[in-house]
Amino acid sequence: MAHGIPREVVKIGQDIKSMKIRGAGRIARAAVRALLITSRASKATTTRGFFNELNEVSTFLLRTRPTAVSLPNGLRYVLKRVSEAEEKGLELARLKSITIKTALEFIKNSKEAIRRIGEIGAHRINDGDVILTHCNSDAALTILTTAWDSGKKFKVYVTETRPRLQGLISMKILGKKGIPVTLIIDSAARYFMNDIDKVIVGADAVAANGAVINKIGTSLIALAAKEARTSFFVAAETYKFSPETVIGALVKIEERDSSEVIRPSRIGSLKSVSVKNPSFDVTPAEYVDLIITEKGIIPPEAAFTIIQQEFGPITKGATLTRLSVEE
Ligand code: RI2
Repeated sequence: MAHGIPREVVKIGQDIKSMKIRGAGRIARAAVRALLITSRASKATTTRGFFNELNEVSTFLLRTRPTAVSLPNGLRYVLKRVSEAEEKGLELARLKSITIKTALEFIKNSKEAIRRIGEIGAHRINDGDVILTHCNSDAALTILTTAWDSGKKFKVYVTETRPRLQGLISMKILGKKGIPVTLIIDSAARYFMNDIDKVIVGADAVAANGAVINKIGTSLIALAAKEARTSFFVAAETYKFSPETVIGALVKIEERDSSEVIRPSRIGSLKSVSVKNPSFDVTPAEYVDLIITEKGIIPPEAAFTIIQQEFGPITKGATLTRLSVEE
């Protein structure tokens, strides 16, 4: 273990940071898998030593990407259960196996949640629909592929999603299924909005007030959708809802390197030029018609209820059991 962190876990952290592993759900599953690996590789001989290892790995992972709330929520899912087991006096070997068991449980539940969202969301798609999606969301795309597999016929517009072009991933996934896809540049979203019946996007986080944090550009698309009276749907597993927002915390928006936007050599020695590259933006609840979760469809105003159901009453500190880093 380098600095107490298994090499495989270091690799997971690096891959999340570089976006080799990306998409809020995949990030959460990778982070939880890191806890599983940590437990399997653990050399700790005391409970305290084991929790130190889990905490070190969690701290490391929390520093990779700040916006996808699914990452801390995934870690929290496992750590909460291991902490409860420790409070009951369970011995070290049991704590290690509970870590592995709950990590596998989270990963399984997470995949099942996406499948359910696909089933539930597919009912909202009608034959002949024209749908627009932005970026690349497993949850949003599963709705489309499930609807297609059930025999519905529709068309999809995909925005390319500058600067990292994740829209091309969506284009390929849908295109491979034979779904008619039209690729457009991000700034063409309003130009086509009158032709579109429904926008379906994913989420990196959902706040207690129903605001949706998703890939940069989502809020502009939502604005154009509202103007054109186009429905705006969000597909999000309940572990993307942010308990911290109940007590007023803001979801941190990741600012990525400017070289993703433009090669520094193209700016050269122009001293008055700067580049900003926020990775996400916030779409207020009033622009969102509904959120499709694995527990059912909710209006954005019900986000607080989902958070209470999933995470219990929120008091500062209480949600971060054994999760010492607050970014
Ligand atoms: P799923 C992605 O973020 C996109 O913003 C996408 O809408 C969201 O995560 C949810 O994706 P990034 O990691 O979990 O590409 O639905 O920055 O796959």
